[in-house]
Amino acid sequence: MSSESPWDIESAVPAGARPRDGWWAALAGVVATGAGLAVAELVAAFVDPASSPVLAAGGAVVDGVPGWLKDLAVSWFGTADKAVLLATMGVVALAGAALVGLLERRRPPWGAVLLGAVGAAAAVLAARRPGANVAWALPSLVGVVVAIVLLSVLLRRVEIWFAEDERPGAEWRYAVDRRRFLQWSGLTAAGAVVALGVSRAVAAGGRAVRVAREAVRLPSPATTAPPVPAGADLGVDGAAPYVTPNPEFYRIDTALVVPQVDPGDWSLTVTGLVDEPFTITWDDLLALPLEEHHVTLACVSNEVGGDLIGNALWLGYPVRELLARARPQAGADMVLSRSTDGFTAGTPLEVLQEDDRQCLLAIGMNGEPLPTEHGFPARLVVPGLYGYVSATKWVTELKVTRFADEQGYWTPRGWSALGPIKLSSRFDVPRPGDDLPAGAVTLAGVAWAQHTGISGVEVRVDDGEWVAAELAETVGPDTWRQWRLEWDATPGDHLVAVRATDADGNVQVEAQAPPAPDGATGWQTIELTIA
Ligand SMILES: Nc1nc2c(c(=O)[nH]1)N[C@H]1C(S)=C(S)[C@@H](COP(=O)(O)O)O[C@H]1N2
Ligand SMILES: [Mo]
Repeated sequence: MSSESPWDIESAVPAGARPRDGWWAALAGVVATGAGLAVAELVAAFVDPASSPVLAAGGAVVDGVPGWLKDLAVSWFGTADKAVLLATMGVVALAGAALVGLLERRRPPWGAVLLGAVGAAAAVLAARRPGANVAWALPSLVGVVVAIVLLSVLLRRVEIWFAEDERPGAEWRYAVDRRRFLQWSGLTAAGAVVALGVSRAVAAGGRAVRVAREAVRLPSPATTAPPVPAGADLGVDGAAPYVTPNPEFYRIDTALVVPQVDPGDWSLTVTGLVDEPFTITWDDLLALPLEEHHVTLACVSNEVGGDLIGNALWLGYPVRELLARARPQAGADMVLSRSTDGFTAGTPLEVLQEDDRQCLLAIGMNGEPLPTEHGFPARLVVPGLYGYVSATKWVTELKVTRFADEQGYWTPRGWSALGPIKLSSRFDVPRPGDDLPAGAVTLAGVAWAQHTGISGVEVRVDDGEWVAAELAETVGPDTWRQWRLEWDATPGDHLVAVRATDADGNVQVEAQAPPAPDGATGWQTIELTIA
């Protein structure tokens, strides 16, 4: 084979009326890329329909094109602009896939490298879509790996097919190898069609639950929450609002794909060490007198100063009442709540039974049905306990049991069986490392001691005295409280610390502890450079 130009391998192929291998390499690129995209769609159906590389890339184009081009597209194509966009993307993808195949045949590994780069870019785009999380990168990544593997398999068939062979019987081998290549390509294409079909079916299931969620009309509460006082929000720019909007609420769970639970199929069973086990349906639950409470949820994995915490208005039915109806037996001390996806949390029975603690089987969050990723149709909310021992989402069972007999999901994995939330406070503004001009600087943030309440927040600059911050109003002890302090900043580098005091007079612990096994401690200290 002459090595003058890698672009004309076929000049080395023995004479005869043979098709040029470049076309077949291009076809291999198209089939492999198409199959990779189909697999990506399948993964996306489980993660989130919007995480598909096609939609992510399309969305990024829509968000990214300059306004004049968007206007031009709309004026040219009207409401067909999206169809035109998708068609354009299809043509570009087809040409790109063919190029990938040709490139990989002529100059390996550059075809695979190009494919990998495009896949990685799609993964980044998907993970940066509004409302996305890192899992949204998964469809693109899985898809591109599958595409690269298939590309190498198919091109291997092309290579064998077009290998130089002068021995007797070469023509016959040639026909066999061609058939092999076509069989592999056909099989791959068929697999892609199956993957696409399954992804459509799965996505339809998710859509059904989305439609069911949109159809839910939350009953008005029998007991409404006290109104949020105007002074609960100090209105400092960049500080967390008193009530966290649902799209900004932190999300923590072990679910790789968000469980899709149709309220029509949902029920909750109270069982275990009880005299009267029972099951309620969604309609039963909606007919009960519901209550509203503001409660600040927090994750045990939150580092000092971290943002795995949020405050919402929850609508639900008191767990206390459900337990009273089931009548727990003597000796029981824990309720193991279980989710459809197998997650469990172990909560002290007596916490759930306390008269003045509003533990809810919640169905509403800030005035709307629970978002699916926050547990639709129902979850637990327990003031004062970290989420991993209390806040089971997609909950379908409450089993009354004993700590001696059973454990929640995280306990055998090294986290404490009991998880009361620790008194803590944090800075929201300024951000650590901010460069600021000398003079009046606003320091602000939140402090929390759920179910006990916050009575004070203090700030210390360098080795100075602790200075009391202004405290915002709150609806009660179960939520966080904003704080603010005006500081007359002097030039230089400063270390600024914050600490809170709870309503029982306990001061936030100074000693630093990591989140495991039962929650982080320490004072958040930020470094600021004042010019
Ligand atoms: N089904 C289920 N529920 C769960 C979890 C989980 O992994 N699975 N994680 C818990 C943890 S650790 C926390 S901190 C809270 C977080 O609730 P959020 O995602 O609504 O903020 O949910 C809790 N409920
Ligand atoms: Mo958590």
